Amino acid sequence: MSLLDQIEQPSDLKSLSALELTEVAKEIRQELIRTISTLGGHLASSLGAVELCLALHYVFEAPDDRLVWDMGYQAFTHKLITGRRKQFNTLKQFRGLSGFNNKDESPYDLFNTGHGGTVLSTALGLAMARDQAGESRQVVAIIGDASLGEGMALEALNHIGHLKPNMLVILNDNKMSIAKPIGGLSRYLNRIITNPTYNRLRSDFDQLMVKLPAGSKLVRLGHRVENSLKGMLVPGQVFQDLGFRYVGPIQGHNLPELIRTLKNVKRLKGPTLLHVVTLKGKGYKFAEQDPERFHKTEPFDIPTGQPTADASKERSRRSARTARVNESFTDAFSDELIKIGESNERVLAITAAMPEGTGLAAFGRRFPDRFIDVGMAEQHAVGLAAGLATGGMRPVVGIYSSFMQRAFDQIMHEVSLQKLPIVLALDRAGLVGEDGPTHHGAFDVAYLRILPEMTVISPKDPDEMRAMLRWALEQSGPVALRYTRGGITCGEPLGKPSRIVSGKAEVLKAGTQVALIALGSLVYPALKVAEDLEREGISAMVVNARFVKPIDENVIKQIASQVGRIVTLEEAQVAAGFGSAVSEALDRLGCAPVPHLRIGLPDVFVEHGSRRELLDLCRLAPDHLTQTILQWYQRGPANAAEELRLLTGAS
Ligand SMILES: Cc1ncc(C[n+]2csc(CCOP(=O)(O)OP(=O)(O)O)c2C)c(N)n1
Repeated sequence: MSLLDQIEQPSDLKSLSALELTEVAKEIRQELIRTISTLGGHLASSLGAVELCLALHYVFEAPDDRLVWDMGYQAFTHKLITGRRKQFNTLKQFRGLSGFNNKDESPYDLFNTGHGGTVLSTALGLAMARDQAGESRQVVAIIGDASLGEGMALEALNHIGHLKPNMLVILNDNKMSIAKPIGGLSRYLNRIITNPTYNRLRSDFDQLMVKLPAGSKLVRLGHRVENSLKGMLVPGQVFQDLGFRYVGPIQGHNLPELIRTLKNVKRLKGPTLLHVVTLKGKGYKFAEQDPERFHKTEPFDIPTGQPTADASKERSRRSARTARVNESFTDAFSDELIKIGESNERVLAITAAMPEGTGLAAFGRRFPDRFIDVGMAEQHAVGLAAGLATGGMRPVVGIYSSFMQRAFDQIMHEVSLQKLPIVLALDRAGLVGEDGPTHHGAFDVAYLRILPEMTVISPKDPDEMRAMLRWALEQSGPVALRYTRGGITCGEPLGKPSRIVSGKAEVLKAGTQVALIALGSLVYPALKVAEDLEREGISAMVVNARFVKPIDENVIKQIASQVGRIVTLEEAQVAAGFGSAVSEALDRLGCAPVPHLRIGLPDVFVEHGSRRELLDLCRLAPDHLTQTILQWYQRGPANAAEELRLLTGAS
């Protein structure tokens, strides 16, 4: 029986010696590598935080003490020692463990997490509630160096420094975001870590201190010297000035040092920031060498670090996509933007710490002067684009749909209100898959289409994505382009799209009894459904909506009068989505009541699982769609409850 086998909950750690804890750390690393090598997923960040998680649980008394993790995918050790080890091999699988913190999973998880930079605010709230209740529990927030640059985290730092509650902020500094970190803050942290004078003095000092008998007068004197030394060399001065007590930097893989320091800072009053230096990917050679690749990896072969045969097959399938067999939307976006950039020097790309994921890294390699990674700072990315556009540039801001939510006000205030020609490229719109509810791009249609001046479009396939991107960059106002992860999900690409015309949908198939108006990723499924309906004797028209806004009123009017039944299909929240836009248009146009079934994502936070499993779950795969539409068609107009039942498949 391994030591890890004996740990059901954090209290089981408390009786272990330092040597045994080090053994547990080793076993955890093996388990992390073994599991992620078969499932794929986030790895490098958790490998770097093994000792930190263990030391925190060793010193603090969770869940009474509040340990709050930012995002949570770096805290798999926390999952393993808080009673979830048996299910660890279900990580991020459908109906398995979440890839993040999840309060439905464990009383040790206080929030459902996934978006970066949130933890300082939520932890401050916990500290304030504790003080209101007169409780004595400890509050500890753990945040990464890149996430500390998020607007929300900086706002919280400011407020914590003002209120000065008793709380501990652990800055887990692995000198990496997903890619290389960006910005003055990151440079500053790096300077603290690498300051040779401070570090030499510090190391001499530490050696001296460990030789002194514990509790002696000399040790107390030593601590005073240490404090004045700090004052002289000012590591962490910025945090001190903000109102924190800064402690560190300390080595994050030395368990005894971590434990000793945590025990010490636990006693301090007021807000303390403990700067812990870790190595992303620690303990697995290939992840240490290439932490970006192992931030989130496909399944891999442990001895070589190479993708497994299946993952390699998936990769070549993906490069076949690039050869246009079934290209992904992201690849088409990336490739076309470079082509546009060749002939238009004003085009410039902005990413918020996701250069590879958004496909913009390739643009950056081709045009380094016209590529900006702002770090984890979505609000700033959009505000920056507004300045650039006003100065005559043509910015394209590539941000995942769910992270773009952070910048809603900037889209309203800095972009729409100013009528600026900015292209917002919302990747991963719709169901993202294994990352689950925090990452699904479910809400963008709703939050974008309500904004005056905003154009919202969605391509049915990668070829149309290319055409739409070109079109978007020719407009004089803001355009939001939303597209799903991967490529088309069924059928064969239709080839070169017809010309994009503002506010015009594309009729793909004529039909007389029902019109399927589909948005983006659901256009190909709608074509498949139409074939199925024809077999059932129902003549179905298929329309590729293209525009959520401005919506094609002519087509809607024509359908209302000539076809008389409408089904809208979208991979977005039905509430306030594209279907609602069609309903509003029907009202506005004064059309006689038309039976209208709105199909899309239901009014719930959709769980995690593969994209395919979730499309099935939400009844958005072609077979389900056909079933739903047939039922509705045969039974006549649905009321709201009936609509929800059809949508969710509830009986
Ligand atoms: C608001 C938001 N923007 C972007 C992301 C995507 N993302 C996930 S992890 C990550 C880098 C985090 O780096 P850091 O905070 O230093 O933590 P580490 O993984 O290095 O431990 C990014 C950009 C996110 N989860 N949330």
